[in-house]
This record gives sequence, structure tokens and C-alpha cells, in this order.
Amino acid sequence: MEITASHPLALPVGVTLDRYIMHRQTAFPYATGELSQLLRDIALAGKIIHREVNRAGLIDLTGGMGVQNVQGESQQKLDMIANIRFSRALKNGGEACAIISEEDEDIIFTGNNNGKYVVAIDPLDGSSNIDVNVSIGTIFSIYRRVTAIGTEPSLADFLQGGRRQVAAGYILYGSSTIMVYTTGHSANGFTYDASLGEFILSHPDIHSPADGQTYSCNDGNLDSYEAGVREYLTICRQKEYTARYIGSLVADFHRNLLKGGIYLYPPTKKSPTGKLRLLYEAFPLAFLAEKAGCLATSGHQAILDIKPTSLHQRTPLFIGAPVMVENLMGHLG
Ligand code: FDP
Repeated sequence: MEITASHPLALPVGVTLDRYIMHRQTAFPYATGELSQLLRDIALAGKIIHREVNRAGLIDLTGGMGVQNVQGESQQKLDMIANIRFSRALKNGGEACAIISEEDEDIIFTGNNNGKYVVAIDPLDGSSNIDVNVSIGTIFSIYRRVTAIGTEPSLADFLQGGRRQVAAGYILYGSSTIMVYTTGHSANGFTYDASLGEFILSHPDIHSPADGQTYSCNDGNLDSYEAGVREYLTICRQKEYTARYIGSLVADFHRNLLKGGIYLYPPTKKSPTGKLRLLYEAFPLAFLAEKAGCLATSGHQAILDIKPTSLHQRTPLFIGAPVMVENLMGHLG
């Protein structure tokens, strides 16, 4: 393997996210630094959420708000706080002209029409796990806007399609906090060291195993899965694979990314078009997954080939080790 100057292994051990972003930026002579700043803004909001998640039980941040979000799901206090933190960080940063979030029905205009980028975000994924100290995460997706700089951004900026993402990733608040992202080249992970207040490169150039023996799905929905999915799961059981389902997409995805495995959220009776959101869950994870050697499909087409038509569109999602995803596809009609 050739280790070029921009390769993560060419960097000294203990590389901070800031330094890594700067280092990557210099590899692109025409980079203006705006995308770098946007990634730093996201990381900063992630540090704040890390702090709030970690003290949630102490300062009455657990529990519901008593209201529902645009998805009709009950909004948790931390959901709302994370949404505010990320929106604020992105507004103050100045590089994003608009944001869409799981928590808001419409586009949020940042007031910075000169910003080149738009961001789609799920500020706190895995809401049902917030109150019980189980891993949760933030998922983000960044596009270069297609509307003219200086004008008001529009829906078209967000409905470009997954292959046009310029960066995507997630922050997992788990046994430790880790930010994993790609700008379309390699996928890299940075573990947060709270004592230093820094994300440190811990998982350079992630290559996921081609095959695995772990499957992640909500077994309680089994009866409403289509026959092909049920067949595939029966085979997983016959082969004595391991079932692991945390119920936080980011956490399940992260484990499978590192260890090899498949995550499945097929259509169900309750969610006939799938439960997960295309723009700020499936697209960013699929973009990252492909960079790490995984596959992501809706069952009918590659996730990244789906043409989005609305901001909060849902999709079925099968994502993970390529051999497992291909095997599953062999059972789908
Ligand atoms: P949640 O509803 O708790 O926010 O994003 C939706 C999501 O979590 C995923 O993180 C998770 O994988 C899935 O839904 C869990 O859904 P089920 O409870 O239906 O299994």
C-alpha cells in the first residue's frame, strides 16, 4: 500500500480532528476551508451534546416534552436540545445556508444566503434509548447547494440525491463518543477525549469486513416482514448467526461497520414504506457505508440511487457487509 502525504497513516499518532481536517484540506488546492469549518461546527455541537447526554439524568434532561415532532413521534427533551444545539452551531458557523432536521417540518433558513452548503441532520437518533443510558447518535449529510449563492435556498438543494453528498457521517454517544465521517474518499473515526476536549483520530481509513455473522433487526416486527426477508432471517438462524439490535440506528450501524454484519429495517404493516428517513438517516449512512466497502439498498435499488421527492421521505433500509446484503437480495422479489 502506498502511503501518500494525505493518507491518515502519514499523520502522527494523536491527530486531532481539527488537524486532520486541515491536513485533508491542503490536499485539495482549490478548497476554500468552508466545508472544513462546517465539519468543525458539527464536531463542536457534538461535544456539547456529549456533555448534555452524559449529565442528562442529573439535571432533568430525560423524559418527554409532551409534544410530538413532525414524524408523529413523542419528542424528548434531549431531542429538542440537540436540535437547538446543531441549528445554532450551523447558523453561527455561517457556511450552511439552510438545514433540514428530523425535528422540524420545513427548511430552516440560517439567514446566511452566501453559505455554499446545506445540511440534513438527525440531531439525536434512537430517541427511545435516551432515558435508559443506551447509545444514541447524531447523523448528518452535507450538500453543496444547487441554487445560486446569495439567493434563498430551496427544496431543490436538499433533493439532489445521495450521490451528490459532499460529506456525511455520524457522532455516536456510546461507551465512548466517536465521530465517523467521510468527504467522499476514506471513512475515518475520531474518538472524543473529554479531558482534552478533542476528537482524536482512532479509526483511520475504515474498511468494513466483506462478510459477517451478525444481523440487526427488530424481531418483534418479524410477522409483518415480506417473505424474502423472513427467509433470509431463517437462514441466519440456521447458520447460528448472532442477533444484535440496540434500536439506535447509529449504534447498530457502527457495530456492524467495524465487526461485519447487516442492519435491516424492512417495510412493516405499521411503516409500509419503511421507517427510516432517506435524507438524514439512509443517505448519509449509505454514503459512508460505500466508502468503507459496505452496501446499502432499499431492497429494490441502491439507497444512493433513490430519487428523493420530499424532505421527510422514508425508505426501507438494508445496510452492511456486502456479502450479507447480496445474500439477502437473493431472497427479495
Ligand atoms: P427511534 O425511533 O428510537 O428514534 O430513527 C429511528 C429509530 O429510532 C432508529 O434509530 C432505530 O434503529 C429504529 O428507529 C428503531 O425502531 P423500532 O423501535 O421500530 O425497532
